[in-house]
Amino acid sequence: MGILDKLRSGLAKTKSRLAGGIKSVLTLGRAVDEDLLEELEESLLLSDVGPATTADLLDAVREGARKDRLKTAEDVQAFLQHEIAARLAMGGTDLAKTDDGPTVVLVCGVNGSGKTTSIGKLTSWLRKQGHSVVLGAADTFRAAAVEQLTIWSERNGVDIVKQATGADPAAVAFDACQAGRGRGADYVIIDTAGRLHTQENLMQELGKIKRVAGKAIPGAPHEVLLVVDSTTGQNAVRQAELFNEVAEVTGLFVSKLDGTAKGGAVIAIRDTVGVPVKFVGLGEQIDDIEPFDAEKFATVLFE
Ligand SMILES: Nc1nc2c(ncn2[C@@H]2O[C@H](COP(=O)(O)OP(=O)(O)O)[C@@H](O)[C@H]2O)c(=O)[nH]1
Ligand SMILES: [Mg+2]
Repeated sequence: MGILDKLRSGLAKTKSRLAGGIKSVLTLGRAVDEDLLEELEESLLLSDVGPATTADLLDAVREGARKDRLKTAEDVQAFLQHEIAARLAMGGTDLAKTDDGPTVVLVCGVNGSGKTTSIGKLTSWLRKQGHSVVLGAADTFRAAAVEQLTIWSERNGVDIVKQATGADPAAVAFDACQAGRGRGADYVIIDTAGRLHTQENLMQELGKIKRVAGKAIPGAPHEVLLVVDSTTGQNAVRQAELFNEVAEVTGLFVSKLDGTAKGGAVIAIRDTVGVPVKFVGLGEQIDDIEPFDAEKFATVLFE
């Protein structure tokens, strides 16, 4: 299956909701008037594009219509596609890569968002790009979490650094960074626990992991990747805001885009949190990952 095909099938439900809704509003030759704008607003909101982004997009369409740049429904559709692609591309969507020494990627997110699975897929993707990877099992909260990451390390044939359940996550992160440097790895990816008891706990734990990683390798972590579950729609937006406050997120991994009609949330998350989407997850298998391409995403959404 080609890359475009996988995204296309992964986005099938979102496409039918978002593009289907928009297309039924933007029928061929229809004039751009208040009725059209109202229907457009409704269909964007229904697709989880979010209130702020929807309002923004509508303002831009209104402005275009006032200046006679957008005259027909076709103009509006082309404009929206272009506008959404531009917003999603802001900030750059490439994963960080240092010139020397391992690039440290700290992965965070709430329980069940798909962190460990996404790490497994990201590792496979990096291996295919010719990079070596060391994994750090800093989700020491449950034994099962370490086992799960171990299975992914075996599938990918990469080293994993782990300690006993209940060990200090920051100590594991430190060891993983040192092991990565000692073995000349290109990437060290650190899994973390997804507890979200209180914001303060989370901040302390993630903060400590970050500091300790920086002691092992100057400048680390080079990427703080937040995994958000796209099926939770606007909740994912709220989560992303919260994590960004405490962990200075540098990139988003949007998981579970397959099987959701709420893929429009990708636009809302990027827009509201101001952090670029870097990868999307399109299933539970090792290859169900794509580096995020804003242009392609917008094209597939509207085709
Ligand atoms: N359909 C689908 N399921 C996913 C995807 N990513 C993760 N999952 C599933 O989501 C569940 C939770 O994933 P896990 O990696 O354990 O989440 P964690 O608690 O954040 O580490 C598992 O059943 C995964 O197989 C995805 O992109 N698509
Ligand atoms: Mg996990």
